[in-house]
Amino acid sequence: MQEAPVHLPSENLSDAILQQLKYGLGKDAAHATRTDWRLALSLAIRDRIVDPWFASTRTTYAKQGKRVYYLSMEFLIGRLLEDAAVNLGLMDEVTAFFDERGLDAKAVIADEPDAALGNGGLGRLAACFLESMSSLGCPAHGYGIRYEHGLFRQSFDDGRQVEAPEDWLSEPHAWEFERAEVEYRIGFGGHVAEENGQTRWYPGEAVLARAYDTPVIGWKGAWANTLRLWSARPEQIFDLSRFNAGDYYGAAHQEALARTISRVLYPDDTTDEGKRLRLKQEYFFTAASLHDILRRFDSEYDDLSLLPEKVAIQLNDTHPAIAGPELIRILHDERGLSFEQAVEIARGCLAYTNHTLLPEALERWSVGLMAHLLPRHMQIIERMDALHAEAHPDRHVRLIDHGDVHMGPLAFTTAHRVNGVSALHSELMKDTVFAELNRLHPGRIVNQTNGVTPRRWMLSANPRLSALITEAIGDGWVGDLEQLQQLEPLAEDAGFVEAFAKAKRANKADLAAYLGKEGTGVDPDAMFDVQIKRIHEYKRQHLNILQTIALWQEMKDDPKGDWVPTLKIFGGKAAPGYFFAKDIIRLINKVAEVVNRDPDTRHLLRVAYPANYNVSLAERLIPAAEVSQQISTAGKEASGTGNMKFALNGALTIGTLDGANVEIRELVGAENFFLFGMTAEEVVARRQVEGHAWQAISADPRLARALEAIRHGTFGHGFGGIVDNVSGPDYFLVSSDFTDYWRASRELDAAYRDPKAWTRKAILNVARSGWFSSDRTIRGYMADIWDAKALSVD
Ligand code: 26V
Repeated sequence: MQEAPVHLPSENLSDAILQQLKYGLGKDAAHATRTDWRLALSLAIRDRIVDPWFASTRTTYAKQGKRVYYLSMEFLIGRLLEDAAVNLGLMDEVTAFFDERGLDAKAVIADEPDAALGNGGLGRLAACFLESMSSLGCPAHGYGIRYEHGLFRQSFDDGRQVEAPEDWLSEPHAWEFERAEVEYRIGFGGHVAEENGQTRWYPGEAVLARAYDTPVIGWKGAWANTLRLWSARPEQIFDLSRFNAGDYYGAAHQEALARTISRVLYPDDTTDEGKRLRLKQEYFFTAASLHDILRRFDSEYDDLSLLPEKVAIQLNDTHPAIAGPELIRILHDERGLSFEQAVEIARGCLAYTNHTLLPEALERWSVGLMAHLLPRHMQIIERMDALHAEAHPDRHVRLIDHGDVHMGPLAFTTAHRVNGVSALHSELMKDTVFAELNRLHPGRIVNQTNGVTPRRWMLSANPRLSALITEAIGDGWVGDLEQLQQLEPLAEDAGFVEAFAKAKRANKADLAAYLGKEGTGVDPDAMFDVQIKRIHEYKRQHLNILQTIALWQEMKDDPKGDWVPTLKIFGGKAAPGYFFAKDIIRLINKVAEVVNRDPDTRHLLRVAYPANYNVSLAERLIPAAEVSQQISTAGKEASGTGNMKFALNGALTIGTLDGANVEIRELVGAENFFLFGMTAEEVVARRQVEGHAWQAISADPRLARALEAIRHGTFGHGFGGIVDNVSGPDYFLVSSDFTDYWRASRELDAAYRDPKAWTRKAILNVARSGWFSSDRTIRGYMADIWDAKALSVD
């Protein structure tokens, strides 16, 4: 047999890793650190992505398919190595390679920094969508910002949240390719001039946006898309004359200012400077992305009217909503189309996803700031506003109101489709924030219920359950999650029920060991009850901790009672300036201190709050969870995606009729879901009841006693704000929902006492959660919003 010619990368993964270690990193195996191994492995796997990546690009050009551009200020991608290895089917080889060398493959994989380029649900959804678009062969690019520092690292000091900067780029980043040649000039400020009937914007300052590409490989490696992130650089590296004059600070000033734009994820926007910087970030990445989209379009077509046929641009919330005015500006001012044509073409390309109805999260920019930073865009917005008012004189929808530009209405009017992220949320959009616009543009609002990628959230996060499922129904479910339905009959199969329970128990033991290392000793046989998400009043972690206090008090009254030993797990970060949320964190930590050392109850109840919740921690917690806490005030959680991950991994939900909980309950069956609380309508009515919180507290001695304990300092001091809030205004109706929450919690305990029946319910949750795959969601966007077709490499 002829010997294979020497070439890189090697066909054999082991050889490829060793080659990368030697030639890529200049390290000898005898002296390689864990990070060296991780980088060598990453580079070897990255090499395998390049060919399908190129092939996907070639196919898209050849077939002239419609391209999808997903513009998002956040991509909460987490670690990428395992995702890539799993999608390429290389995990067994990877494990074998490290086993042979006496190294722990899991530890090597966990060495990768968790890329936290997002705050929470919105950013994680964008990451799941990227993976699904690749798995489906939808030709797409993700566009965002290459933040030097992602979401802050959280630690606790005497129970208080402490924030430290995150530094994911301090080590070499194996997955990206810097594209020095792809660089655009992005202007700010300056003035607008009329020249020969044309309007021109002359920015007063500019920065450069440089592209960094990360390939995103889909399931089975059949297709790969690109995540293109922009990094800000100065036009002029530094001021040499100032430097030579000894003014070193002054010489570096421009550079520092330019780089600030991509320095950190969502800087504090409570100060005017912070606001300005955030708007700069938004325009920076949106404008760079549009330049890039048009450059690609121009390379293939020469008729701008084809744009809506060939280009779909999805705005992930309003953060990139300046795309509307920017695209209109380019088409009208620079490409010479009429204003009306420009608006029509822009609208044909653009679509907008709304992710929250909370008034404080709806973006507004003062006209003064907008006019100062983006003077031409402000004129265009004024013209759009006037046109809209003219077309609908009897209506009162304004893009500019009380001196502010309202980005939601702006995004709405410049988009051909606007979507909510769960059935309930999309209906509430029509009834509340966008009621007027919905009347003017019926049919523009559509729903696309969120989903999660099963590759990350089942196959790689939960290998035990994945193996069991594959053994039972084959591996088709990974690419077609609704095949999980085939598990339904197995809920009655004693052998399967036992194996399922065993897998969950093993996941719990793993988590117990991890939490033990983190400082909280826990019993792996306790019921694992988990609430993980950003800390926010509407998500009501304080309702959960109040119920935990009440439970502890009752356990203490009767330690010999028939209690279900329970481990309450919390995880999540609070925005640095959100003081109420920070008080909730401290209260949870203080309750944990008291409860965990109470000799009367410590065998019955523990509270764990591992710090620095992120994607990687979620991957540990969700597979081990038995109870999923989804307890937001109805009408406030747009969808939730954690709720889907838990159900898919066999946790039973205790939750309100909010966001996608409604659809989860419908699908998994009301008998396999613990419902409590007021509906969105009841919530609105309840707020009108004078003294609603006080009434609720008077009617429920458990709640009164728990609040009393907090007030009396059982958990330390400084919690008056929380107690006063839930007994006074209680906008989020913690007190009014408490009694029903207690009831549902005890029903849940009762169900847990019958392990077989519980496991059957858990299996049915898994079997009926297939619809929550982000593959289904992306198919929905492709059909209803983008009109895009999946392609495949021949
Ligand atoms: C807004 C702001 C405004 C002030 C600066 C910081 C900041 C950060 C984020 C946001 C918007 C948050 C919107 C969001 O994440 N919504 C979540 O989207 C998920 C995906 O659709 C959904 O599952 C969650 O229910 C929803 O809360």
